[in-house]
Amino acid sequence: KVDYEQLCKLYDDTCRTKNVQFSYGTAGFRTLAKNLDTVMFSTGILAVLRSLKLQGQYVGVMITASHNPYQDNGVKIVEPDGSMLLATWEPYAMQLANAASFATNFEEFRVELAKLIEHEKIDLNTTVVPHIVVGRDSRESSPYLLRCLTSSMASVFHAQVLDLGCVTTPQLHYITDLSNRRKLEGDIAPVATEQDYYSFFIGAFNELFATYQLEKRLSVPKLFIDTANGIGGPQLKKLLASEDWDVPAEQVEVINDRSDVPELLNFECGADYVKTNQRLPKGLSPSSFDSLYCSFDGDADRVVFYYVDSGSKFHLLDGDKISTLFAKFLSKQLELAHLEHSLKIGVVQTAYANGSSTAYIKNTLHCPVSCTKTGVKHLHHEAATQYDIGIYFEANGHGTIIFSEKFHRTIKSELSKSKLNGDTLALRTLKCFSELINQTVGDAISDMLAVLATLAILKMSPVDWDEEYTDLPNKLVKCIVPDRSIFQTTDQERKLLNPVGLQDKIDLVVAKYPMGRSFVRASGTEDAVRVYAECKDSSKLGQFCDEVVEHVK
Ligand code: 16G
Repeated sequence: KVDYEQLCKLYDDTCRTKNVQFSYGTAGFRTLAKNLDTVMFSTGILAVLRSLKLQGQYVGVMITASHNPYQDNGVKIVEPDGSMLLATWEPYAMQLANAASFATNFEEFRVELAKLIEHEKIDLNTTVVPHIVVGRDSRESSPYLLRCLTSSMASVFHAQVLDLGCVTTPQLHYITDLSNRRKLEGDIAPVATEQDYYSFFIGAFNELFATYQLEKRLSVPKLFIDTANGIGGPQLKKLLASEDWDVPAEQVEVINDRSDVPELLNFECGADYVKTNQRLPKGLSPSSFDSLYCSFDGDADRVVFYYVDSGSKFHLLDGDKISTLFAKFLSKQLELAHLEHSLKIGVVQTAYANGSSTAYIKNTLHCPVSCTKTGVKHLHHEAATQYDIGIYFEANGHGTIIFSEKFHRTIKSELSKSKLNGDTLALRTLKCFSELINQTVGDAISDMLAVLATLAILKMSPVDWDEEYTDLPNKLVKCIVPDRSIFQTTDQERKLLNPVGLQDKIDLVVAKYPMGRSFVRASGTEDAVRVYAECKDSSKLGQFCDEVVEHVK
């Protein structure tokens, strides 16, 4: 039975931020941490309702603002299978947060809450126990916000709350999914742990090396990992310290790992900084030309790679390069296993994908490519519904691979057949690879391991990887406008519908530049409009981009 008296008390104590409009965007709620108490309170209740709706399955809640500055924070809800909150529940998250924000007293909030409960036909007098998994990144504001989030869960709604402490976002997704799978299998102690995560991914990495009888060394002399001074640092170090991790310690160096100094988070380092500025992060000077570098973002759900050539030129190996590497490797394995006609492999990109990468996938790899709107949920959905091996990456380094049920069934049955009569290398590779990838969400740690294994198996250097195709020169700029909501798009954000006439002007500019492409969209995470431009001639790129920006302003 719900204790509304207690809920009223918690509401009065917690919801201090008032009369602010909140919206649940591509990555949940995200804003200045000091304004998030009310949102945390309502999101905690919503997560419990989601779990009740799903017969008490574990629902995840992550407190993070990813690559945003240290003053920000945010929260997002994760479905029992580790995917993002169901799209039809996003408006509820918003309604409840705004009800808490604009209500003048608890009763007003309670009326809105009751509407939602009734609309979703949730029985609060049930014996079902809601289960919640919570995690947070390393931000200073997170412990307080966690208290706001969880305050009503146990005391009012009798939920069981599993607090993972500081974890990466993908760890939270993975542990939520694994706990539910174990619960479903009737495990009496279903709760998955961080240790499960490390064991699982190291296990798959080691098995892949063993399959090829490769010595457990990276194919590059040294890998530097920039963890953006975020939670990725300590978590990665736990993996590197695991008993089963036996890559020589001198081959891996973790830098920007001061997650204990709040202001350093994402400051001049991390995946977003490196991708946007196309330069080395703070704390790195090129020490050797055959090293490989990579950067995570603040909550380690994105990764980009890079290297510096002998002329000291910086080369970025971004999400497009990662997905093309995986597409090349996995389509070859399908062919070797004679499964290229029964299992469908494809790549999912957004409008930000470099035009050269799209051409390379289509014309060189002969793989299908889809384009979706920005935001992981759109790519994830396409990859999961259209392909048996759906590789999706945003150019910013956020991505993963989804392997279908049919994929798993086919590999299992082919493996049992081939044991008797043939070569199982490609089949075993496909199986191991599907285990090395965190299929719930893009994961910097798991993606990094998959890249390292692929490079080792294909005996490719960073330069070989980069030379598969050459990026078109490109630029992304942020444009502050009075009202970004008027920028409405169509065709997966590649064309503007509004403001009327602006797309025609952009088209005229684009036509002047060989291999030119440009699009404009409102950011989902910042109060700004983004302008992307790419063309053949790097010396004309600045002018091209400026011309589009002039029309947007
Ligand atoms: C969020 C999205 C990311 C997207 C970015 C775009 C998730 C988990 N994250 O960080 O995928 O690339 O927003 O930001 O969906 P923008 O709308 O500000 O350009």
